Amino acid sequence: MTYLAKPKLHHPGLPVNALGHTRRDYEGAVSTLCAGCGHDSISAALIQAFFEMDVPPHRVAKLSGIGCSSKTPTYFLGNSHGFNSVHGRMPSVLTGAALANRDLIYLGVSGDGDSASIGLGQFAHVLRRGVNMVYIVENNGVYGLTKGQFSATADKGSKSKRGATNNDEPIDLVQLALALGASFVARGFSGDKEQLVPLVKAAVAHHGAAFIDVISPCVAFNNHPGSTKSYDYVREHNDAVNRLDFWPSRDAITADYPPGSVREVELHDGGTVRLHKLHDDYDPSDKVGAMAYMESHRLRGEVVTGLLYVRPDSEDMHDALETVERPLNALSDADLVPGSAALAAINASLR
Ligand SMILES: Cc1ncc(C[n+]2csc(CCOP(=O)(O)OP(=O)(O)O)c2C)c(N)n1
Ligand code: SF4
Ligand SMILES: [Mg+2]
Repeated sequence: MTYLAKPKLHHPGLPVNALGHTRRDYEGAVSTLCAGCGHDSISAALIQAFFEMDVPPHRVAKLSGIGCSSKTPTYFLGNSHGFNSVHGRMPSVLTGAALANRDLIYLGVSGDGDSASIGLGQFAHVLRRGVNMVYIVENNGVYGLTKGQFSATADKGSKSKRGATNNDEPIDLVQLALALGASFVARGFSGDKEQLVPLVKAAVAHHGAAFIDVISPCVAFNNHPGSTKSYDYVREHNDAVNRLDFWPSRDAITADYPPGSVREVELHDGGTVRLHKLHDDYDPSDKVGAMAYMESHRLRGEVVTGLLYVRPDSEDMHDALETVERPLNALSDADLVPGSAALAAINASLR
């Protein structure tokens, strides 16, 4: 319960990262979600990823919409900036914040209802603009917070807890993100932290719009036979195309893998993602191939996970707009009011 304060004390032997922080420094308030909710496992993966990446918590801004998923930023990175916005509107708030201060790591946390229904337009534009962020949808196929209505990502033919059948075609947010121009697209499963943690790290190191769809079962309303977003279904139908390791730029890569089964992708900040190919025919730099692969496996009822697409030379919104390097609040009066000579030069350039 959030009214129960978490004890600040911790075991003196807890491991610390390069900043001298323990994992506990990356936690938040005690979760109020249902025990077993997939969203809590995603929070745990985020805590681990940011701790292991030695990210100073004050350099992170968490933004969310409305839903059980959108409540989760309260439960991790308690020492970071946070903004719980309105339903489906997180992307525009995040875009504004990113424009004002490009020095922070932006983490958008949303749900399938928040992003695929009321917020679908916002989802589309934040990805096509290439906002430098990690956008996570905690995808359970239902509106958990409002008691389990089908969401737009529920598969056609899947059954609700009360036995009703969903007759509508699903929106696959991964396919949509690819079509919209996201330069990093991945899918994870809340029940597979080993896969999710490196996906999060790679997304943080990526320069541009990084999207991760995380299948996250709702134990209260969508974890029964007939659901395609239950723990059992995803475990049985998970088709992982690759496994990855992430090395920050400062670490030398020492591991040795057999050639042919590994592919390295260097990220913007000099970090490296090493992909262990589980399917030899899968190439995460081939966008058209990725789209075809997703669709053919979706039709077979399989849930494709892993790093699905990455464009290492990606640009972001700031590159396109040629915005100033410094955060707006760090600009001086002289920067903001450059004087009449500068104005005359601008006017002359427009004549
Ligand atoms: C403008 C507006 N419309 C409707 C609602 C009611 N509402 C709250 S959360 C929610 C859906 C949340 O679903 P999802 O984003 O999938 O989150 P989950 O709870 O499943 O994690 C809805 C419809 C609202 N809060 N605001
Ligand atoms: S209702 Fe579902 S999504 Fe919400 S906390 Fe409970 S299990 Fe999680
Ligand atoms: Mg949901």
